[in-house]
Amino acid sequence: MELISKSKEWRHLQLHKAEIAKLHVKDLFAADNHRFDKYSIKFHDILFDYSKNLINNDTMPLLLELAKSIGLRHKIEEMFAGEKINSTENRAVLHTALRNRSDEPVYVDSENVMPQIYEVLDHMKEFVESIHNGSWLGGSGLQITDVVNIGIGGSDLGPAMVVEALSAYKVPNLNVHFVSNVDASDIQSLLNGLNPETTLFIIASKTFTTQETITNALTAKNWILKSVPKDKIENHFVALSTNEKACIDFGINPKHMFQFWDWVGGRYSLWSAIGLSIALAIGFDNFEDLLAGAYEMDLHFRETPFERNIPVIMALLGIWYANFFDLASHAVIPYDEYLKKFPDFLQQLDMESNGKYIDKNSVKIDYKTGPIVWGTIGTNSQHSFFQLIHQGTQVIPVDFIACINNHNELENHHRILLSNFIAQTEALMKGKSEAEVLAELKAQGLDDKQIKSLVPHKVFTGNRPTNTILIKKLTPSALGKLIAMYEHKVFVMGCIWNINSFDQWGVELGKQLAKEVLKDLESDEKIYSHDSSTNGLINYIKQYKK
Ligand code: G6Q
Repeated sequence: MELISKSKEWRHLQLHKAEIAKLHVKDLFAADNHRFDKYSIKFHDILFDYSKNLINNDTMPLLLELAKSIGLRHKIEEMFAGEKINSTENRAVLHTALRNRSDEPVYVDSENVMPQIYEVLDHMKEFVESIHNGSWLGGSGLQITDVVNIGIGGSDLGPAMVVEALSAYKVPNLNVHFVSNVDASDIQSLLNGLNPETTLFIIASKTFTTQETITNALTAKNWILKSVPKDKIENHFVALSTNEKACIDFGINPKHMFQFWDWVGGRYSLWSAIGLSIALAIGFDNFEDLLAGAYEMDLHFRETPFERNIPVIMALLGIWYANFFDLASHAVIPYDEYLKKFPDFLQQLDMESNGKYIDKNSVKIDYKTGPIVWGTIGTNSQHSFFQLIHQGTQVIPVDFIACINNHNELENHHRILLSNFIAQTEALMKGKSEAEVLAELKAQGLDDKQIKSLVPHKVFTGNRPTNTILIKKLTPSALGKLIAMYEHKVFVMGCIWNINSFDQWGVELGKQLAKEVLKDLESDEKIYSHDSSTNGLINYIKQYKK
């Protein structure tokens, strides 16, 4: 099969890019009063404004032709229908079934998976209630006050992000913590402040073999054993996994195990049992609202024509910049303290899904895939890396995200936050002309020589693309929509690039490599079996390790 980069649709976009490169978005705004209406989409409590992108009347139709040329509609249906689109692992991809709120069955290998999903949800609900109402007690008869989710990657980033994002919905008298790193400082500093008799650990691991998670879980078990009799420690551990045997071998009571399935990818798993820490932190009803919000976005994605389909438009703009402007990165800046972890979550979602150079036909591709996704909250980022976004030699498309209503309204804080949010997107689009800078410097009374040397530094070219995502309020439902929106964006980009967005061989490699080095670090012998750098580093560590 021909690479997408050889298609006529791709060629048309290359030619069109040459035309667009001659334009400035501020002129397009000046020429069209309806640009905002034309290039923004309202969906329930979310507004997606993409009018400040480097696009004119011809751009979206050409991008949509590209989407149609790969049979995108059919590919979307394949995912929702449980086809094994994760080809290298021969698995279906059904995070959408986890949040399916309809009566529609979803089949994997001719089996409707919805009853199993509901069974686990019921189990989660019952468990969450027993912790909240105090009927679940620790081994010494005390109520649970702290829950620690031990997991890494997909078994950590999603739930940790959601728990923080929904801080306003936190239930009283229960603290939820996350430990992921195998660095002892992570778990040790947390355990120092906890009481083993009132702490419950959630061991979250799809495979239940991940070195970091199992190491932390064993440390937690030893810590509990110091204060709780051995026959009572099962009250302090539950597991979220697809691997029942490994959970039992660890000492988890199978009744305290919450199952999920191989068709749930790690980075798409917060909707599954992996979301147990979320349900504990915000209550089961709010967890269900999160699922319901994501389901609404699923319906939008599945049913809306591509011209008005937010994830499709986001993805096509991503393709436009990555493949036709050759831009390597994409920043995400939430102007919301509670969304602090959202860029980290997206980094995994996007880069682990689409950071690939072999296509679904096992052929090496000749075009760029997954951009480098990065970012942090505004306004803090304005005082650090925004300089480069405004005046650096690389153009970086940015998603700006903010909520119209804040959970913490304190005097004029929120208005100041939002004014910065809006002003940045305007400045990145418009820039600042030489004439404006001249007038400003003259008004300050500078002489001609000073003005001449300063002007080039103070001119901003503008024409820097941004999307603006406005959320009415950061509710569980709105957050569900936001996450699902990005999940589908990533999926569409993977479809266009013809890569498998659902495997992660790069992650698996890391899991294998460290095991070999660990053996070498543990041995008393000097190591010669690697290259000279690797041998040198291992031997140097052994020499100085006390
Ligand atoms: C996610 C990845 C990866 C995974 C972790 C943890 O899509 O596969 O981040 O989630 O490596 O794996 P376990 O859940 O199996 O411990």
